[in-house]
Amino acid sequence: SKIEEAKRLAGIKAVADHFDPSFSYVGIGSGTTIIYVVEALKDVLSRTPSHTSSNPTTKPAIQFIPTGYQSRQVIIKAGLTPTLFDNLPEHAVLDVAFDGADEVDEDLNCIKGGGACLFQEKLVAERARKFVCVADYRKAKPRLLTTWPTIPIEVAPIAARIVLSALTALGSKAPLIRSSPLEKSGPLKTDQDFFIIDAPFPTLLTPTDVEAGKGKGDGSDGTWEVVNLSKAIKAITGVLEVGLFCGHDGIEAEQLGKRTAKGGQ
Ligand code: DER
Repeated sequence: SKIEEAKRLAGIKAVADHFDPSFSYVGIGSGTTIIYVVEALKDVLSRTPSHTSSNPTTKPAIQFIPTGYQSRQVIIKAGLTPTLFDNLPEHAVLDVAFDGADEVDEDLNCIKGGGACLFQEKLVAERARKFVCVADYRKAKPRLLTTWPTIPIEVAPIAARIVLSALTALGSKAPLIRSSPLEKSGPLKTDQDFFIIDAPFPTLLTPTDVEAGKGKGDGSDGTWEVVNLSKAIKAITGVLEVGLFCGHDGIEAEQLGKRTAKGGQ
């Protein structure tokens, strides 16, 4: 289909532009687009002299860091070596982390968590020199929450109800605990055995919007700027992680030469 072809082309371009066979550690995200990224990685590696006794000069095999059980299965299925995040050497930094997104704005802030893997995805993204978001044309919007309706938030089950109230107080109309996609009723559980709350908010403002006086962006007038809302939600006790990936997370982003510096400066 047109969408699958777009995902495949995005995966090929992301790998062509941001992967090098000399890398040691590569983060692998979750979802369906990442499958095309791994296929492209396999293709590049198949054309690279492998590390063999007869060719000792090449480096040991690259270690791929998954962002959850699905991501780990994708790595294993591709015949690559998965290394769990907590098995990484203490000061190891990933050369690159590839992942998908549910929506991406012009500053490359992302809504993530459609696949309920946002906590490990952010853990891995922040430990990489560069986070490469691989997303087809459907995901690119001028502002977050243009089409994707909610912000996924990972919460401790015991605190879920109090987090729902806190999100309502921040202006979310009807935040909901995500139910399991399986036949069984009851809430979905993440790889951390936590719940996901999907919280709707009005379309988020960009820093440019705030400067242009389109809203304060701090919730006081019902409008939120991306970084402010991300911090406000993260501050709620019981929240493990928020599905908003912004420059302030130390995730450096670049788009066709336009860079969003670390720390969102
Ligand atoms: O959950 C996530 O953040 C994933 O990256 C996911 O939403 C992207 O999914 P897709 O590649 O299947 O659209």
